Amino acid sequence: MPPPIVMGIVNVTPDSFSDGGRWLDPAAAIAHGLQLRDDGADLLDVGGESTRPGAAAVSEEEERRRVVPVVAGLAGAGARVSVDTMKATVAEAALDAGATLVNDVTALRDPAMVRLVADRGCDVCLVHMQGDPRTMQKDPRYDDVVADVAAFLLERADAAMAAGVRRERIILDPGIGFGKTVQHNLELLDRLHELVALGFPVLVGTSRKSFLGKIAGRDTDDRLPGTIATNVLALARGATIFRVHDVAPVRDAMAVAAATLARTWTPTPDETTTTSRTTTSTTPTTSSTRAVPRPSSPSRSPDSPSTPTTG
Ligand code: HH2
Repeated sequence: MPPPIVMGIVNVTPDSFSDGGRWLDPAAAIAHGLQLRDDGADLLDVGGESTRPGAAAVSEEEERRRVVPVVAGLAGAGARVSVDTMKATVAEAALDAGATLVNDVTALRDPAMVRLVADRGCDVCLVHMQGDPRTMQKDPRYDDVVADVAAFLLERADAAMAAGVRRERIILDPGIGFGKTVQHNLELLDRLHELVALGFPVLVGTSRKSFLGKIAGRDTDDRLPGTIATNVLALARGATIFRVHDVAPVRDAMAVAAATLARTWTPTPDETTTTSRTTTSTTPTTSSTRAVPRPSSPSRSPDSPSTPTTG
């Protein structure tokens, strides 16, 4: 099992469903991203347009204006950065600014986006979404949600590869909450191994999402336990990348879950004595004390997908 990769969310938006408006200022967004890195994020996902149901559309210019300085600031500080966008022009500007992964919730349906990803040779996350963000939660229906999502993702991966995207650059994501009922989300999470069996690394994004609130009866700010539960279960079913707002607690949960699933834990030399860390520490966590390894080798066999390369 590849080591879990924690992707920290940096939303540079006024209207994201859980943290809209908190990081709209570029300096605040960069500081937040660096804090998430210090908390143990292997990768930072910078987005300038909310995809919550009913969110207002953002112009290309405005989205670029939000995203590019933050990507440049984080990449310039040595962080691995992905850009969460549906727009090829925004993705291009973000790649120019140092991002190495395009996280596209429309799964490269825009031909300009496929060409860009193929030309740049960057990593790409293909996300399943039924409909579009404005309409997706209006009565979503599937024959078999897992089979339908798998077929869609495989079709998009094939289209990407036909356009020149290398197989080892592709990550798949079932798109939890993107045109799905609570039942659909639960089915996808419980049968995630069926998507893992497609042979690509799988990313899951459950963080603070509304289905967790519906099940536990919690508001957005109180959904961390549900976030952890779903990410641990996704890890057990073979997911590799975990997109979350609350990096420090999820990172710890994933470290313990991964060690348990592997039934082993190898302490680094400085971990042979007692170590402890507070989740609010502002002290950078060095690689020697990290229990969740960073993505390892940038090269891997097409037949044995493991850790996506992001830098
Ligand atoms: N979820 C959101 C946004 N981007 N990308 C991937 N790959 N997978 C996801 O599940 C996913 C995503 C929605 O979460 P958030 O960014 O917190 O909210 P908003 O879209 O309102 O900014």
